[in-house]
Amino acid sequence: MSTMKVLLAAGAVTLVGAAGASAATLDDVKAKGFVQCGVSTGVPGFSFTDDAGNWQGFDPAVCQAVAAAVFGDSSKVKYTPTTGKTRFTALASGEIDMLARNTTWTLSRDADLGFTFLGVNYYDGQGFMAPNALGVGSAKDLDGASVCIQTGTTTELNLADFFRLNNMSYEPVPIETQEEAITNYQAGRCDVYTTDASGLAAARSSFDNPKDHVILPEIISKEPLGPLVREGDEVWGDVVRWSLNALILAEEYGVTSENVDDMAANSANPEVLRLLGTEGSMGEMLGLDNKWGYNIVKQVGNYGEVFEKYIGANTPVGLERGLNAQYKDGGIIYAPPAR
Ligand SMILES: N[C@@H](CCC(=O)N[C@@H](CS)C(=O)NCC(=O)O)C(=O)O
Repeated sequence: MSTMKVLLAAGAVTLVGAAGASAATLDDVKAKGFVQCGVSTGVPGFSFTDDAGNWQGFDPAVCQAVAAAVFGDSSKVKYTPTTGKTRFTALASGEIDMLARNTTWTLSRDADLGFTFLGVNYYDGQGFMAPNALGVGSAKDLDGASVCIQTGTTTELNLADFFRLNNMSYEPVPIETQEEAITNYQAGRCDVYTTDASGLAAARSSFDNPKDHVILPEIISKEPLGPLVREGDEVWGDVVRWSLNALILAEEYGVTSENVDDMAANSANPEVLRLLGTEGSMGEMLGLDNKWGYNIVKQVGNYGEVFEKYIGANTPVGLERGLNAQYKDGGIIYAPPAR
């Protein structure tokens, strides 16, 4: 490690220690009355502002689930838009309480940057999009291509690995936000755009003529995307982890925003009764009201409802469940039990 890196690392630790107030994030959040949640600056379906200026989408839904769990009110969230580059400083410095923004769980982010990932809300992988007019059928045909690429991402690193592995060269066109990527790509300033395949589908859904663009068949990486918090605050980490798990468990057991009242009163499944707070004290164990799980499902919906509402097959983004189906349906979405 160079002296500079040691100094930077030491600085980061001091920063986290000072701002993180260690094990007190849940208390801080309760005291201020809202969750400060980092999201992306905008990806169709995943993170966007509606006509009233409110943040919505597949990722903000995780923030809303946490607010429903903590306050019984999913609207108690303030949002901080972050880019690939700014997101980790925002979290480490204490500016945000959690990050819910298509962020890949990797070893170095976990161990070196000092964060804790709480699960996966979307299993993804990196792909390439090209205009049909370029006449490219495979990522292996991209030798010499110029590539729009977001800085501070795993995308950047995977791209370098992939081209190196295949003895090909490329010219990076670095950009910071998805919006910039789309503008540059559509203006022909890069031949191809590479990012998480979900991001490609989202970008393409915003084009005037989506069918003029092809997503190439190769998926060159694993990108498990999920929420994260600062390392060292297990109590707060548990709240975010189990809020995500509650969304997933509710779908597994067929509990929806529509039937949750009936399920809470009449379900024959003891796990459903525990999750919804009719029986047991799961909420209390988390430092929350026992109705935490009920409030999540009632106000935000279950995982499948959130998926279909924002990014599913019947939305412009049009994603199939694929790996993100429940394990019982052939996917790998799986939450540990509420017991
Ligand atoms: N999953 C990758 C890439 C995440 C990423 O930055 N994705 C882009 C494209 S989907 C994005 O979120 N853009 C929106 C923005 O920059 O605000 C990572 O964690 O590094």
